[in-house]
Amino acid sequence: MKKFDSTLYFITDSTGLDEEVFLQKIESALKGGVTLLQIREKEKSTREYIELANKVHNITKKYNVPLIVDDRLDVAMAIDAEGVHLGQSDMPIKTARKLFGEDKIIGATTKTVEQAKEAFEQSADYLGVGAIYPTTTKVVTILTSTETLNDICNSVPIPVNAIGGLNKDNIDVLKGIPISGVCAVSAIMKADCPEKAAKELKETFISMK
Ligand code: TZP
Ligand code: MG
Repeated sequence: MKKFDSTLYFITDSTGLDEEVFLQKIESALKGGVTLLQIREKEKSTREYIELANKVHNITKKYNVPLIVDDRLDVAMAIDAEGVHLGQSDMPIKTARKLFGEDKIIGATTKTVEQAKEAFEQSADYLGVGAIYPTTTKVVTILTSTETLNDICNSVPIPVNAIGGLNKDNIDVLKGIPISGVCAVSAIMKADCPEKAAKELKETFISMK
């Protein structure tokens, strides 16, 4: 399975949440129209990551939404996820492609046109670019200007998603930039009703495009 839609790319964060609540939030977000979902865990052991990813996968499958595993190709392969997302210090994309296969989705974090071109040449299927705004999510990142985001979009023929501090009230800054979608953690994860938050973010993005 390779076809995917990155319009509303929800990235999960289980920090501080009871597992049941975490999984309920994910299902709620999927009901709200999430089109691509990434499980992102930084503190879990390999075994814990696999166990949780399996549970998340059982939910995403019900909604026909591809599951992308952050950072870890081994975890992605262990649960037969649809994809993996690799940062600049993770496994090289061309190595991951050899191990994971042609039909799987491989995404990459890029912050410059040079990194974007390299990721595309190494067979990345989509790019995540940011942080557009400062973020409250635990991440080592720097801000990326909307100008660089636009340049990256124009330098590669694959979908590019914006990420970082994005919510329905501030994505207008992306208007006119040929991104394929938006990525969000907090805007959905921290919402009382992830379904409503996802729906509103998606509708705002689509109507702005
Ligand atoms: N990479 C750049 S910003 C970010 C990542 C993983 C976190 C985005 O989280 P939020 O809560 O949507 O700002
Ligand atoms: Mg990473």
